[in-house]
Amino acid sequence: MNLIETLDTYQQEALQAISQAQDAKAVEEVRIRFLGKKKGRLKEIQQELSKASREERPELGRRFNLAKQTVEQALEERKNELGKPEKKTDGIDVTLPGHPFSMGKRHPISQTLSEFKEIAGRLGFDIEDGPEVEDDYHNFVALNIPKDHPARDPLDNFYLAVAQAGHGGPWLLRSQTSTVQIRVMEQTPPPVRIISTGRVYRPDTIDATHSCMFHQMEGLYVDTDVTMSHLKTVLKMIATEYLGDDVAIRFRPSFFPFTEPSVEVDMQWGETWLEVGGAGMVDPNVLKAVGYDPEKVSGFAFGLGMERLCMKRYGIHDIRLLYENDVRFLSQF
Ligand code: FA5
Repeated sequence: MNLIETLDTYQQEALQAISQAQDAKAVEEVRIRFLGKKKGRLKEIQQELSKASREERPELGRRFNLAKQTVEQALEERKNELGKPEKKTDGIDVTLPGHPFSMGKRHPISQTLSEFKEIAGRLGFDIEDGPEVEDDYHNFVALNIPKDHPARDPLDNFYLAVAQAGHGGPWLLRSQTSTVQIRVMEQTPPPVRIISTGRVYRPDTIDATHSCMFHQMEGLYVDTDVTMSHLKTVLKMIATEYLGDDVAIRFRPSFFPFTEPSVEVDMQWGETWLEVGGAGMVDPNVLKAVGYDPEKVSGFAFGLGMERLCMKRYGIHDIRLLYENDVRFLSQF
């Protein structure tokens, strides 16, 4: 093998070894093997070169330098390549499409409350709010529910184990929105025409139509000469607006301490009748408790169960579905 062939072989082998080196240490070993000043392969070739004839020397020298530079450059490039920090992707392929975000929706009960407020607003009712934690006075006394009345039974109410309320008696989670009637009339002289929607709490046995937290819409209209026929007309209009023209209203005689006479309100929609609330003419004792004169003003009040109406409209067969927070169910509304 002449020297030119030896240089070619040297270069080929060096470049191959460089490309196979996997870390800085391996690159250094290749450098020593091929370019090392004492025992490197190039040193051996250099010694051979000195034996060449004068005529051969310039060309051999040029080829020698070229091979040396090529190997040095390849070493440098490999060293830089291996020295670069690895791309940090934490195993995530950033080119893959991301997870789509699904659009949130309002809960069907929130939608129902908004719709009822809107309907009542169009009928001229103002919207009021009341506290969910109530005192004995607003939940019972002012609503004509005396001390020994069974409606106060601890088994039927969520009493709170905290200090006595302002009017005396314990605090509790309100069991009905009728408390707002009292709070509004205490603050406002007649006439009043309000509705109030919100949560109420009862330790009822949970089943397909009962929950221990549910929503009611309270309505109150006090003015001169308000009658039961106003009540029925307003309820019929509200029902028609929410459920459509195919709805009828039925009153069944009932009893509430704060209304006289009192009725249960049923709505017929399609084939079946559904009990949706209670209503009646505001009892004179309630009007007196808030400082109104029952000789001068009269009024009606109603309390509708929002869940039952929402279920009726959407064909929901079990109230528990509304509070399981299953998005597959909730996203249908
Ligand atoms: C009342 O709560 C009275 N405050 C209504 C009222 C207001 C009468 C103003 C007179 C004047 P009642 O307990 O019947 O009444 O409840 C009214 C409606 O709430 C029921 O018709 C029903 O639709 C709903 N409801 C009652 N209990 C539950 C429950 N555990 N889960 C879901 N809805 C319920």
